[in-house]
Amino acid sequence: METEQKGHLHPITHTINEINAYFTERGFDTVDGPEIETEHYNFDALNIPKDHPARDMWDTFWVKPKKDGMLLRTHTSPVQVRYMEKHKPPLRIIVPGKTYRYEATDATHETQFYQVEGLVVEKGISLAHLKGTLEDFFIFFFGKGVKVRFRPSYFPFTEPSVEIDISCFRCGGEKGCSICKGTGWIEIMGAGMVHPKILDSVGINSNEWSGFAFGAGIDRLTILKYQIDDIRLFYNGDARLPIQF
Ligand code: 2U9
Repeated sequence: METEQKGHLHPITHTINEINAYFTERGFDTVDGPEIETEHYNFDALNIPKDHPARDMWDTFWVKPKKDGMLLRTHTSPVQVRYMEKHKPPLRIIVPGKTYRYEATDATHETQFYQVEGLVVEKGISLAHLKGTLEDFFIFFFGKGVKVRFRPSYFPFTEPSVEIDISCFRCGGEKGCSICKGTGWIEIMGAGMVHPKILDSVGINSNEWSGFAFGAGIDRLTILKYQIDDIRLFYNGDARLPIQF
């Protein structure tokens, strides 16, 4: 007689559930929005002007005809813009969801993947609050003793902008191992203070309010946590993946 197989959650779903549980407990709302977006919400409203070289940072799938300016969102950031247009600060939201990039597929890149972005707008909020929030989250997600460091970076929608590394949760950042490629550190996400132009353009006075924002690849978080070696395993429909989780 055939043995009955129980259903299992996909590892990406586990990660989204953990992120939602963590941030919900800390007063964040989980917000969703359209995957087919306008050029306005995906780029212009995020301080990425037409013909600016910064647009090349995101390889875009355009919906035909291109002149209509519809696209598959390249990040979940348009959701935060739409939310700020409708809600007055203070705000705390996280936005997990599907995103799309027109690029070649390999072990670490897919044309469709998942992101989570976070946004906090309050009076007096700073990079120090961002660092504390994320440090605590990484300890929850990867385990005790994880340290966080910031490196200067650039995104059009944040100023200042940072790349965030965590100390390697396997080797402790001491010796270096295959996960941290011998460096002791793992690149984990980007973040920064919301550009004041963006706050002002959705009607939030940037002299009164400030905001921090962060963005991470959910696939990458999941790959690191469970030591999965190819992103394509998430999307090929092979049921031998989820039964392990
Ligand atoms: C608004 C203002 C600011 C979201 C941010 C990043 C930095 C970032 C990448 C991480 C890996 C995307 O999946 S990835 O390639 N994201 O580095 N995202 S700050 O900042 C925002 C979003 C919305 C209104």
